[in-house]
Amino acid sequence: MLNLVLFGPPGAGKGTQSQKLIEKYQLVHLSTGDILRGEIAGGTALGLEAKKLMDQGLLVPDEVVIGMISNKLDANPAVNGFIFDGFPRTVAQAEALDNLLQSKNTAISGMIALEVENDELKKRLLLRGKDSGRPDDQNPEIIQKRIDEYNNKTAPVANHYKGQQKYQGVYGIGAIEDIFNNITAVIDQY
Ligand code: B4P
Repeated sequence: MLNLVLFGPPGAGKGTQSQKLIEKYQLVHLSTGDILRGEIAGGTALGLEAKKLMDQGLLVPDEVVIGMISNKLDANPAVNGFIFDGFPRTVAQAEALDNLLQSKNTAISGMIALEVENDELKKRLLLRGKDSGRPDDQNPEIIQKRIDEYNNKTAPVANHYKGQQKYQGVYGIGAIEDIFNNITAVIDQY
């Protein structure tokens, strides 16, 4: 199985590159952001709670997202592997993911971290906010809050995978196709 963590700050290109990677490697795409937005669209109790936090640029509690990922893993037993997009976003989520995969006799193959400077992130997210309808993409202060959450809570997740020799950085500015080729060059060495 090929199990990838696609990592990086908000707007780094995780969702964009995931779409291309699932096609090439026939993987199941698990995006906690997409799953949460699905809960919001469905008007579920979980979605209502998540929306309050997401609209402020804050992370949703660990137990909520870990539970969602656990359900999705159970629902997709026999596949080539998974792309985890936007998960894990805290060290507690990373530890939970290791345990969930171990219970299924598998593990993370590698983490690919997209490296993009703050100014570019803000530019991309505000541009997407013009037509995405995502409330968290429309306000520069909320975008800054998401970057702060990333720096405080998510960036340390990289060390978790560095400690397992599973971390690889890829520069995330440039043509989408060029970045994709650099990512696949890493994956093809696994
Ligand atoms: P996500 O949905 O994961 O949002 P994101 O990080 O902003 O998206 P992504 O990084 O995938 O965007 P992409 O680069 O593809 O999370 C949203 C919120 O959900 C979080 O703030 C949090 O509240 C909550 N949440 C989600 N997961 C959670 C978890 N595990 N724990 C707790 N809370 C959680 O796209 C950005 C833009 O850049 C696009 O418009 C794209 O077209 C553009 N772009 C991409 N590549 C480009 C390139 N090379 N050049 C130019 N533009 C590019």
